[in-house]
Amino acid sequence: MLRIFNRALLTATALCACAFSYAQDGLTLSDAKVRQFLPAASSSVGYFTLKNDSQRERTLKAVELESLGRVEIHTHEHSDGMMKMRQLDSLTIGANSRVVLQPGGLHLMLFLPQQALSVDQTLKMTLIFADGERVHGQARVFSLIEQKRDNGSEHHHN
Ligand SMILES: [Cu+2]
Repeated sequence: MLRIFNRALLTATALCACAFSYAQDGLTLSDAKVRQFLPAASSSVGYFTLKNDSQRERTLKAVELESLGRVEIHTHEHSDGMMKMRQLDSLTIGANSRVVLQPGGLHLMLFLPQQALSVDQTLKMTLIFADGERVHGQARVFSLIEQKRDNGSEHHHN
């Protein structure tokens, strides 16, 4: 039943290729993107925004991405005056709140690409929650040049 619903939702979303946004059971996945691997690099990064419009806290346990052998959830933290990355076992999204994975903060770390990724290619993405719930979406492949341009015009809001 839920599977049929998911498929219908994906089909409906696919009709509007411009909107990379997927809503399901109060959870909305948007802006999912994966950076192209640099030549000879063994890892790359991915980002997305996840909004939780439900009344319950959700715990993201894992992320799966098509064509990528391993995906880890990472955070950046200050340690002895240096920024360090640390892998997280899970990521909690409070009721009526959202998490944003973005450069310099929370991010996905991607390993073991099973094929070369080309810019604007879309990869199936699955978010797996602690209660077994799954949210499906698609991530767009972007280039490092695009990321630099985005960072250059980045504004910080507190
Ligand atoms: Cu990392």
